[in-house]
Amino acid sequence: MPYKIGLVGKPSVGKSTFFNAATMNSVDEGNYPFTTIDPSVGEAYARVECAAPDFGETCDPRNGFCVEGNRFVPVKLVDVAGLIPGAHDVKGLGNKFLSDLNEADVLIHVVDFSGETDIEGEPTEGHDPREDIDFLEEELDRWYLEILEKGVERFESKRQKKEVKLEEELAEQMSAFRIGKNRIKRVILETGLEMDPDTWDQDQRKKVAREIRLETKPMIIAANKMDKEKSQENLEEIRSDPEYEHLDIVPVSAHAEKALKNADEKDVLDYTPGAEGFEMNEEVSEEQRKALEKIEEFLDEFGGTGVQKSLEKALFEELGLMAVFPGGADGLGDRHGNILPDVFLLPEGSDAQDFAYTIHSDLGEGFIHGIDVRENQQIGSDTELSHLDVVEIVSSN
Ligand SMILES: Nc1nc2c(ncn2[C@@H]2O[C@H](COP(=O)(O)OP(=O)(O)OP(=O)(O)O)[C@@H](O)[C@H]2O)c(=O)[nH]1
Ligand SMILES: [Mg+2]
Repeated sequence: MPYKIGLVGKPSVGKSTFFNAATMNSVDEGNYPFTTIDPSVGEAYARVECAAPDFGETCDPRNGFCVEGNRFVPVKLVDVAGLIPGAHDVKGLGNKFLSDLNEADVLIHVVDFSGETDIEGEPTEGHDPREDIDFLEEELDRWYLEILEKGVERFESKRQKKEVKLEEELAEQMSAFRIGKNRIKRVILETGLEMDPDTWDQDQRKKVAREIRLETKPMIIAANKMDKEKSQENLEEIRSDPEYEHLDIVPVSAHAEKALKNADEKDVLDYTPGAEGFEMNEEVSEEQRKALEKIEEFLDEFGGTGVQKSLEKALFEELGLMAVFPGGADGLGDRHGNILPDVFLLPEGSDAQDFAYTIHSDLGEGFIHGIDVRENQQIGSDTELSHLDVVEIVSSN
């Protein structure tokens, strides 16, 4: 199952524009709220250094693609409806939105940094993006709290009759968040609380809900519309506000990314997603040249459009994934002669056997040993792998 990144935020911040830029889809974009109602899922890519050049080879990707040593690994990107304050209370809409989000392993909160849309996504001026950051986190926390409360109730009613464990009841109630009882127990203990909800006050319950939310839905902020006038000022202000220090904020122009990809498709220029620049191919009109110069300035200032960077920060930093290539010690080709056709994303700290299971459960079950292809060295089931390793799995299956 590929990893899923969810785009969240209030209406009109540019979620669909970001989605289209990253996936080259064409879902509707509009400067009015709720342009998007039903979620779209598309294929975006995480960029990693390809291992093939280290072996003097060129790869043949089965999925994704490779450009000049940059290997683009498919992941899923989900564009959902905008969330507005109180959506949570509107039965149906809020819940639908939240359950669409459930599928996501990590979130990118798209925020309009220009301050030109109000909290409901309507045009305005001078809106403080911090309000948007706060409200979205609060909305998610309320949703988690509601489910936590149900789990606590369930625990309370059961424990009248028999011995039950809090973490087991909560894990059952929170199964949609894909968090097991051990992680729940760890979060509660790390919050400094006892495993007995009777000893928690309301603030502590909120804290538990929040910590479980952070654990199961890690999030970065995409500061979108950075090409607009007021955005820079807002970015500086928020970056220097100690209350927002803990956030990972990536400056983005979804517009710029889309313009570059469109121009690349038409061969007007060569642009590799995530690159800090582009190469012009042909003469363009004066108008186009001006627009491209503006984009170039943006890239120089921010080191790219930020779209690819947001995806990668979400996956590699927030979610803590790494990429590992399956490869043969006697040659990198598969039986059809394709060089390094696959690359898998898996959590940092995964060992050789975890990797085998990621490729196929049969390989995991029949695991005998692995080979670190770069070092040409045999490795055991519990040898931890590193980002960009190339590993052969020897299995009885
Ligand atoms: N200047 C600028 N405008 C942008 C950028 N990204 C999106 N927009 C504009 O912002 C408006 C809203 O974009 P959408 O992508 O439809 O926003 P959304 O978040 O999907 O909105 P809903 O579907 O209503 O929730 C459109 O007019 C876009 O053209 C950007 O990077 N820069
Ligand atoms: Mg939309």
